Amino acid sequence: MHEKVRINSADVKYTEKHIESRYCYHTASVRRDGDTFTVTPSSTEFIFRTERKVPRLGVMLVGWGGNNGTTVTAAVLANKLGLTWKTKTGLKKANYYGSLLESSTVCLGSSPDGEVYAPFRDLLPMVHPNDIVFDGWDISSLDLGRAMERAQVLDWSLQEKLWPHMSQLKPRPSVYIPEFIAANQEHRADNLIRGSKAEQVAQIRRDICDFREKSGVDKVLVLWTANTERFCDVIPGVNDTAENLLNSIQRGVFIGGDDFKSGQTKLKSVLVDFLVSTGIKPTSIVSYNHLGNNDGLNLSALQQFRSKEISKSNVVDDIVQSNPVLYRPREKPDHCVVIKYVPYVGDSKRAMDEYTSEIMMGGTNTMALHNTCEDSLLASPIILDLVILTELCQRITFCTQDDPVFQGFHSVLSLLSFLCKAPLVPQGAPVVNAFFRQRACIENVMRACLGLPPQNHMQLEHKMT
Ligand code: NAI
Ligand code: DG6
Repeated sequence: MHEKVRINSADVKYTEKHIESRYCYHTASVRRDGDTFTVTPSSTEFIFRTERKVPRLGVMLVGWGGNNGTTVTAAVLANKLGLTWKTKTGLKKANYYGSLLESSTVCLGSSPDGEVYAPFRDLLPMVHPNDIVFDGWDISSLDLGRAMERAQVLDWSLQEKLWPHMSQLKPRPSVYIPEFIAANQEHRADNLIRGSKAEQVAQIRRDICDFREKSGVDKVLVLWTANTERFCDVIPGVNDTAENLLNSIQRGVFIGGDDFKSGQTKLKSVLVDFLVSTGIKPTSIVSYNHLGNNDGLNLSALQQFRSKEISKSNVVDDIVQSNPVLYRPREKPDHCVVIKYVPYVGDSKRAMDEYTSEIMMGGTNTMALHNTCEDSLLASPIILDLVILTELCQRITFCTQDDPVFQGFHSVLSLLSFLCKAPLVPQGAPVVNAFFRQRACIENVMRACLGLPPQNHMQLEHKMT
């Protein structure tokens, strides 16, 4: 095994199986007395272990025949095959732009020539997207070649090159419960698993085993990229734990999924973070979208729109709550989310945002943004980051001096918050939507696995005379 980033430190050792690091986690507890804060720093010694062997990863997508499912599969194939294709603006080459892990970098430190940046993916041993084997389910029976054509996302000359490969891939039949997605999706539903809920779950399990066996992958991850469903609460005792969910399925209850933070919401988590952290007070945020893909059609139904509205709206809450200088308890900016279905624009989503803020001495600052972008080309790299990061997290264990038994991350993997519009966190844990805090969390956890301190950007060495 050959890691591209190797740590030269007594705190880090490379065994045959693991990278093992000793790491000192610094935090602080605070006592508040009126307007006085007493802060007590503390530290905990951790040992992190990261398995070095990267498994062969299989990913099963729910909604494989949709815009995201076909686009991510096609993008991985095109990268694997090193495809280039001609468009009216010139020759294009397959890439993974938009993937945090594949296309962004982290600063490792400095050399005589200045700061040294490495690709995020090289920090720890992780799956390369080109090596992922895809499979999945869809209620629509179209093979992936025809589904890619239906999606109208990729350039036609690229689709032609991919066609021989994509048309061999066929989604497995899936579970369709009409009241969860919009009625306008019914005409797609021609590829279904019949029977009771328990029988349907048994078939899904057989599918996973079948895929694993036939593809020879070591590990299978399942990711939801099917239509937005109507909102479904997490109800204690019903769908809050795997055991309760399985019991509930015997009784006939279902559970909802996640949402990718790809465009407008991602920018919101940057912009509001920027405004509030510079001491400016956003008072009104109005976000319009129109789009013409099947996602837009599904969202034109009220219950499905409501789900999306919820996942898009909570994204500023933690940022607002973090600044009691600007906001009174429970005070929030007005926040309005509008989505309209306009078939002509297809997957090329338009997002228009107006942010109004109070500035100094009664002044007002209004910013208006317009963004046009192929939606699924933003979502697909996020799908890759989600599965690669999740897989990596399964290979990381840690212990402390007080609790020397190695454990893995909590099954509610809040590290994925960066990639989700509505992050899930373990009960009682703070939800973080602020973009830079989320990104720093992933980077610093990976640095901890390498015994490196959190990125602090202090650059004290350049601040001395
Ligand atoms: P899409 O409508 O093109 O694809 C969804 C696919 O799921 C369809 O092929 C549909 O037949 C299938 N499906 C529906 N119910 C199913 C079930 N029970 N089992 C299996 N398959 C099922 O939508 P798209 O654009 O691919 O988006 C997928 C999801 O990701 C949606 O929830 C969307 O809101 C979300 N999202 C999409 C983004 C994008 O850029 N396209 C960005 C962020 C989130
Ligand atoms: C319109 O809002 C359709 C949605 O599916 C979004 O395009 C998608 O959720 C991405 O949302 P955002 O806010 O991250 O751009």
